[in-house]
Amino acid sequence: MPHGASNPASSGRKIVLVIGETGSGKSTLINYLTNYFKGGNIAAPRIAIPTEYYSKPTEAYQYHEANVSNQTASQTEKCMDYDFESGTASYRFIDTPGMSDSRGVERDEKNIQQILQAAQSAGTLSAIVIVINGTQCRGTINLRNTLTRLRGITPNALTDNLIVVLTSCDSTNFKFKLMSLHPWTLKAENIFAMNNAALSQDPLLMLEGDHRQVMEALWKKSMAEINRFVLSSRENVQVRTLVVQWF
Ligand SMILES: Nc1nc2c(ncn2[C@@H]2O[C@H](COP(=O)(O)OP(=O)(O)OP(=O)(O)O)[C@@H](O)[C@H]2O)c(=O)[nH]1
Ligand SMILES: [Mg+2]
Repeated sequence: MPHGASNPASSGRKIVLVIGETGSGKSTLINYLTNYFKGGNIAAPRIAIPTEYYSKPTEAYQYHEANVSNQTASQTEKCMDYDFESGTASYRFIDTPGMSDSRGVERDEKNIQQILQAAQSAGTLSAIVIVINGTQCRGTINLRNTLTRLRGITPNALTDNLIVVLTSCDSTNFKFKLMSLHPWTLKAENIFAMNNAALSQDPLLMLEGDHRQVMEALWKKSMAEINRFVLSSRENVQVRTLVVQWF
């Protein structure tokens, strides 16, 4: 669904803004969430956003990806909403274009404006999730710049509930220094680590016995971490409005 297509504020739906560097794994996380909510598995994964090896989505969500066969370039081009239901609870995850866009600084500025607008037109947010490749050490200037600008429209209740999803790692081996996110406060229970590698590999590789076992174990760990992440979500809080400057 294009961002802001319905009014979730009145429906009690928890809204989560997903941000991060290009290639950090935001859209992949949305695909993993799709599998979590819709009961997909590694042999028959549910795909909301097409990927290099899963170019045909199984779901009816809209998406705005560039050429998925070229993973050297930035992918997501627009903020898009992904809605899920679970029992009586409902969630909206907003996928966003990544920072440090491969198309350059001007595109980056446009992306940041889009993210700020998405946060404001959501009206209320349950959480801001920063997706970070856990194998990198520190946040880039672009990530810090976006966080500083998001802070201007973010109530304290939300800055206190910043969530970090570290990808390509597990809780024992990530390299990212959480201090790089200063001055945002980060609580230990708000750090999630997962290796969402299954959708980045040729499904034919999954047929190999040992490899398949490793990938299945990673998939299971990701789903357990996503379960903890979904259950930890809080009530929405109001986002401040700010005059967005267009450049
Ligand atoms: N091994 C591994 N690969 C991952 C993981 N998460 C994402 N990838 C791969 O990294 C590449 C980029 O992932 P995306 O989900 O498209 O990244 P993104 O943050 O949405 O990127 P933009 O849309 O450009 O901002 C893809 O080839 C993914 O399959 C992970 O946890 N482990
Ligand atoms: Mg993306």
